[in-house]
Amino acid sequence: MKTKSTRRWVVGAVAAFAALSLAACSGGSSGSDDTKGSGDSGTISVGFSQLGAESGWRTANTESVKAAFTKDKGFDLTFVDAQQKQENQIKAIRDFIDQGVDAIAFSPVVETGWDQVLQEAKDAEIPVVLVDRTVKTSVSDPYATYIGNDFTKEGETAVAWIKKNAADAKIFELQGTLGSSAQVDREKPVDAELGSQIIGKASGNFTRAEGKAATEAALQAYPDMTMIVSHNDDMALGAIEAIEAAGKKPGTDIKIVSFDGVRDGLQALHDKKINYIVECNPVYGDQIADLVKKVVGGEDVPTRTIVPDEAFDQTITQETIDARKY
Ligand code: GZL
Repeated sequence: MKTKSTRRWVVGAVAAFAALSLAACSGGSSGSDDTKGSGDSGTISVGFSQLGAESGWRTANTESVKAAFTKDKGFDLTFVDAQQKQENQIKAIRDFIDQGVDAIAFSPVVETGWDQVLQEAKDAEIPVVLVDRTVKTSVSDPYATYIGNDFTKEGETAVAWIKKNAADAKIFELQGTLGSSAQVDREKPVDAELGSQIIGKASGNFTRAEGKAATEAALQAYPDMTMIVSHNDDMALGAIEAIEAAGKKPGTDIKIVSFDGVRDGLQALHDKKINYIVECNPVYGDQIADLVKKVVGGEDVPTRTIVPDEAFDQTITQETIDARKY
């Protein structure tokens, strides 16, 4: 099996040969770059499997990725949206392997079920950069590096605010996609610290529509709830619709604590319909691109890069909201 240094040497030799050939042709048409890989131009080909377009957070993350992996920045990006289906992500990753890309990046929709395809990428000697969500796998050294947010810390930040500002809350928990690291890790501190106050849970799959539907059912099942902890702003906005349709005041009759900090969520916070939002900053495409360049170039990279987050309460100003990138 080729070692990584052999692969790089081969790629380098091919690139040199291609450059010499092109120079010899002098003036011939460049043709389409149908070789996927570090071609003579030094372009880095990257396959990116994005898990979906389910939320404002995901849209901002995708925009940040596409703005970072452009041709003039040295990349040949193949970007595939999996519509929140793991099988679509696995197929995309296999296609990237068949293309012979230089690197694969993906945001795993759920934590498990990746062993086989991660092993296939490893066998193909294509480095994987894990983005946003994490995986649980038996594959050794399954990826080159991870970049994303600290979901457990986000959960702890939410718990601290609840303990201080709504210590006797009867909590309904609106969960994100079940089995995703964002749902699992945000939920851990809430269960650990406020478990006795949780009267019910249901998943809204990180989408506004499913968050609304789950809240409509919860309002029937748990009429005494006084708080909703929503794993993202999109579901919280759906919950607001359901609460208002039930003739109650979101932010007052039923307090809402949410995650992400997208503009629509922060606007609802400013309008006193949400009480507290823990940010989960999605804008780090440039950092992902920098990590990919270093990994493909054989440079050392940190095992894990955590994107810093802050939190917002109802003192947020309209100027702050208007000035934000997403
Ligand atoms: C968090 C990200 C989550 C967001 C949701 O990093 O994985 O997925 O909180 C998104 O808005 O759907």
